[in-house]
Amino acid sequence: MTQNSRRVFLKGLSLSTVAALVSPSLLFPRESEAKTAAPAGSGSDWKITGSHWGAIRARVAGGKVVEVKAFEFDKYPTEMIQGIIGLIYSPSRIRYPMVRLDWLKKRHLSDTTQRGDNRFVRVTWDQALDLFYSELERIQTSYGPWAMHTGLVGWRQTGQFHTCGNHMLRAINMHGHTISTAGDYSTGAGQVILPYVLGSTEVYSQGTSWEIILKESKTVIFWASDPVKNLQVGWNCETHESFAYLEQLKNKIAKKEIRVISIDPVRSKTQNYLGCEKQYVNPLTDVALMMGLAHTLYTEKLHDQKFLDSYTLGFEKFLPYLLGQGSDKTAKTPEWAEKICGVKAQQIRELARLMASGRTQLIFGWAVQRQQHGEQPYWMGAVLAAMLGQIGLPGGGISYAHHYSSIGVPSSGAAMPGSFPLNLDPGKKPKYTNTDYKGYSPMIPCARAIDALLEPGKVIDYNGQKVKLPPYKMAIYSGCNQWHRQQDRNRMKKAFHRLETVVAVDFTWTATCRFADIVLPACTQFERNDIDAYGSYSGRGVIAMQKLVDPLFSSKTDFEIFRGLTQRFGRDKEYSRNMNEMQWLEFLYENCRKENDKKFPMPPFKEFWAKGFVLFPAGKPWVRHADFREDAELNALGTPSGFIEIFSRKIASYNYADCPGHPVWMEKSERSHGGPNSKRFPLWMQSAHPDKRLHSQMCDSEPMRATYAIQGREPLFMSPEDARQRGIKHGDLVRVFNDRGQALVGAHVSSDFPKGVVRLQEGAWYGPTGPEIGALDTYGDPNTMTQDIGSSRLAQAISANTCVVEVEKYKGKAPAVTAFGGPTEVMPE
Ligand SMILES: Nc1nc2c(c(=O)[nH]1)N[C@H]1C(S)=C(S)[C@@H](COP(=O)(O)OP(=O)(O)OC[C@H]3O[C@@H](n4cnc5c(=O)[nH]c(N)nc54)[C@H](O)[C@@H]3O)O[C@H]1N2
Ligand SMILES: Nc1nc2c(c(=O)[nH]1)N[C@H]1C(S)=C(S)[C@@H](COP(=O)(O)OP(=O)(O)OC[C@H]3O[C@@H](n4cnc5c(=O)[nH]c(N)nc54)[C@H](O)[C@@H]3O)O[C@H]1N2
Ligand SMILES: [Mo]
Repeated sequence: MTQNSRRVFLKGLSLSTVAALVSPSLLFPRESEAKTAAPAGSGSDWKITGSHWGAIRARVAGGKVVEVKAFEFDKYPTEMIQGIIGLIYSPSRIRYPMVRLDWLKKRHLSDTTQRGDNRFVRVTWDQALDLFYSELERIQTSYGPWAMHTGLVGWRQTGQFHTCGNHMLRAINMHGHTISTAGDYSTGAGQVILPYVLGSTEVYSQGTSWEIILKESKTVIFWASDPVKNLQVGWNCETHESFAYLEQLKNKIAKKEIRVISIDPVRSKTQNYLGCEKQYVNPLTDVALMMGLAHTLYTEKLHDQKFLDSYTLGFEKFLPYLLGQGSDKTAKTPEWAEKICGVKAQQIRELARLMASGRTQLIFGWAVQRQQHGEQPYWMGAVLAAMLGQIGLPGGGISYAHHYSSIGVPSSGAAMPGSFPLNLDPGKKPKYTNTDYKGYSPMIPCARAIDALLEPGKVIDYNGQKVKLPPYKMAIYSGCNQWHRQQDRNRMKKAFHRLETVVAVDFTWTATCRFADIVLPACTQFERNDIDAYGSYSGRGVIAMQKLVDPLFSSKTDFEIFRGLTQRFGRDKEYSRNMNEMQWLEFLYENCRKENDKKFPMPPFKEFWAKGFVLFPAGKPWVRHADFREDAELNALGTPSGFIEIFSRKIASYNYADCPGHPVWMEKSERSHGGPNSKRFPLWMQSAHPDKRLHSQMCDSEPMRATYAIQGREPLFMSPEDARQRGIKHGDLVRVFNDRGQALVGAHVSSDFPKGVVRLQEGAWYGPTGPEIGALDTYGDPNTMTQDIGSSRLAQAISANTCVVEVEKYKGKAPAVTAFGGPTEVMPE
């Protein structure tokens, strides 16, 4: 997968796969209703815009955003929209371009151990862009493309034109070649393993429609999946349509018309909302549980041999392992599984019988593959589903993404607007055409970006290839927060000592900016005009993102920033195609309108802009893999054989001990509940996705943070029993630590958490007491403690959830939180 695969995929989906599926649905207000619904406010001071958190109407008074309401089509808005005003007016906003003190003095020869010491000097835009440009020149002329790294673009704010990663990439691509990345942080293991097994990434594929699941499934299993929490946000402007279906599911559970089981160590928000059943499992041991289930299905003859014969390959190669006839001579019986996963053998048997007794829809979340050997639960999940024989049937089979961006809401089939191009225009070449990478790989699996600095030139395995890690000298980050998403802060500090120059473009003083040398203030999405898809997968419409206020302080749009950069080497007109913001919006919109033609009529741009949105009829319900089931020859999967591969000859040929030719249970490098290192660090720390943030975004929104912080720190969720044992009360300050790092956090004691499990939500801002290695984190970033190892040699994905810690009541004088409010502005010496 490439840097922009997620976006490219979404565009592809809207254009082709679902083009023929159009029919009105009875469940939602349709365009006619939405049209007649009164706007949340009227008059020119109310504007409409879209965001990851949904579409909103915002009231502007006296040049300030003063009120935010959900767009009237959004029947299930997230409370996070109430954090938007705090995000715009956060005290952490970057006001001016700034340069790290020592870097300004000594440039690329600066003392890099000072990175993160918070001393920055204010400079003008011209100075900042001149410095940025001279570094691009220096790197290309004194090293070459192997020394320039553009960090993987992450959850940039929405909007197809201003999508900031494309601006950074197009400008840098015009200058010269660089080191890019492969994979992503979300589904790094899943998106690599599943093409071998099911022929596509699955994680970014449209799934069986909720309507069909509601109608046909007897049992729904949410496996490490928390849709009620995670569907609050979407990749494009979120519609929250899935919540209507979750509400129906809740009603069916109450009436005992469906059984829903959540397999999760934690009682999730979804469980609490649905009132569904809970199946506890020891953290990181799902594969052992699945083996126990598979063993039961096979030995009790509950498996579908006909399906295995007709649609899969290699079951006979997996069977000896399952039955204990393989080299480990261990049958994967429920009794064997119980010792590892903590689920009673009898319960495993009953669960297997239940799954086989009727239509069962397995729904996996992603956290379970953000762990060491994260490929295995997904592969073994597919094997379980294949044994049940319901793949491709309505309400049966397997899904890997019903918690993401309203997957399961049918796609309208309409084309969505394209984006600002990240590549050069046809026939154009960069200023520096040098492609001599000196034997280094031009691509790093994204999660191995720190290894590349600490182990220069190391050759690693990655998905059947050898990758020689390039020791890049300069890194550029835009639309991502590297110092939130990447694991192991102290290791990162050491690695960053080796970087000559770091540029960060953001609108807020994240830790990534603090550990950078040149910091450029972008504006937020609320300070620019744009258009976006309404519904990432459902394609329910196109939304206008009307600028609410002008860019704050001296911030600029990413478009203006990178146009300014390209101007320095005479390519700005080519960069912008000589068009301004509104011309681009009209261009992107009109292209989309042309593509949709009469099938999905759209008004001309000006009319659309004044109204603020266009809605399309909902798509037709759909069953994933139904075509394959209908005709496995004609609709062969994208696997090497065209069938579901229970054994993969290709993977086996790589000879990876940590990812052999069929799914296996493997012990983890560390694990709670009796696993390795659990004596010293008995608590499993999961870094689940935050309920009231989008990763690190909005952590700096003060009114929002006030709703969950404890004594100004990130909450650490823990069980009443673990708290009691350690003399900790709800609301206490506690220190969470392991050999990799330590953070000061607030104890949130909750019976949703079992003994041995704590949660520190990812995206909590990193605020160390100083730049030195080992410094205490004053706010509660989980990646202060997580380990930076690849999932396996196959995917090399992050393993953040393989992490154990200890917690103690904090007795000393608590240092102030340093994470927010930006750095210290100093005068140049
Ligand atoms: N421990 C642990 N770590 C994890 C995870 C986990 O589960 N546990 N999850 C991983 C996952 S799944 C993900 S997706 C990553 C998320 O990692 P990121 O995508 O890096 O996370 P965000 O916090 O969304 O960072 C986006 C940054 O872009 C900035 N930004 C937004 N819009 C714009 C714009 O228009 N212009 C510019 N210039 N900047 C902009 C924001 O201010 C923010 O700082 O984290 C990963 N890290
Ligand atoms: N509110 C909100 N929603 C989001 C995001 C956000 O930041 N905030 N981020 C979005 C993004 S980028 C992504 S990648 C997705 C993330 O989607 P996921 O990765 O699926 O989400 P998580 O919340 O990390 O974890 C989901 C559930 O997995 C459980 N779990 C963790 N480890 C295990 C395990 O070993 N076994 C079992 N059985 N269960 C386990 C957790 O307890 C949790 O209930 O969410 C998206 N949605
Ligand atoms: Mo993600």
